[in-house]
Amino acid sequence: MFCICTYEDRDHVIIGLKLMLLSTVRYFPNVPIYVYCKSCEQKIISWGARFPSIKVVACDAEGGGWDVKPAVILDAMDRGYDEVLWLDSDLILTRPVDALLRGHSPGVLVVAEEYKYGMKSYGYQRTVGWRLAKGRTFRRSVNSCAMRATSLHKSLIETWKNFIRSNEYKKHGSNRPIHVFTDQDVLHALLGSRDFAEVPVHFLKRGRDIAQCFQGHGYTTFERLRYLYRRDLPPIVHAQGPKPWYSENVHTLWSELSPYTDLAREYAEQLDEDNSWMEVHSRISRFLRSCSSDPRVQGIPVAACAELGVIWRRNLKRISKVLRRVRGV
Ligand SMILES: [Mn+2]
Repeated sequence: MFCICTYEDRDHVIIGLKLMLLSTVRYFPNVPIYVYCKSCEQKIISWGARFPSIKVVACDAEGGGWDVKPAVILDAMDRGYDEVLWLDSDLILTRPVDALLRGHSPGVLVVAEEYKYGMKSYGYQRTVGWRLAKGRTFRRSVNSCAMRATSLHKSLIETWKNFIRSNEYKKHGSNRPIHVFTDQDVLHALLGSRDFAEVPVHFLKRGRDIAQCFQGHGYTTFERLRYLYRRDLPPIVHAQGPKPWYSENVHTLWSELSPYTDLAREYAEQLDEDNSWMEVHSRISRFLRSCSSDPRVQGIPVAACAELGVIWRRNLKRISKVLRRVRGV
């Protein structure tokens, strides 16, 4: 038996949750979707009543935010589902993803690849941080925004939950080391350990399977161009990090030109929310949108500038050293 699950406890992300649900109902019409909520249940119950496959569950798991992910997946499994698809509340599906996410043998854990400028793989650093025996390293780091797990992964997910509830995870404040940075770094640590090194992992490839739209630079210029031969956006589009509808981001170039915002416009009528964040105000955005109907192409200049900005900031020290040498200072 197969189900989809998600979790939300932030009122200001309900817009994203609704968008995720609308696209998921569209491409998984007969699959039960469990929406675990803390404090925002009523809003989803009244809005979601029109979709019989949406089941709202008051979540009593310890903690909140992304830390409840393993507990929610286990709860779904306890309901009798031996295959569970976790989707973050800030994703939009652009077409059926059944084969992409479920077309693997039951032993395979499917996760996404982190965006290019996000956390690196760092070899065994996360695994060693937890004092676990080394098993394997990955070339990319785990992003748990979309995950397919089966009952064969139960012990992995139990361990993941216990680690997140441990003092080692909780004791760190805002300045968090990499092995406890977020839930997905804990999962990465476990998958790299000897105990779970045998679990086959399939990564959803960024740019091809998932567009990690982290501000302007997450969905990179190269990813946009490399898969341009494909007719459309990747099947999963993720508003990773700061959301385009947050007041500080509304009507910025990256928010107006984000493929996520472009997809959201299609569902605007069904959201029962203030949709003014989707409007295009800036002249540059209007011009770029008039150049191409493809959101991947429209955003290329913004992605290229944002990436240069990130690279510049990261290499500022090195660059200023070289410049000083060139100037003979
Ligand atoms: Mn997310």
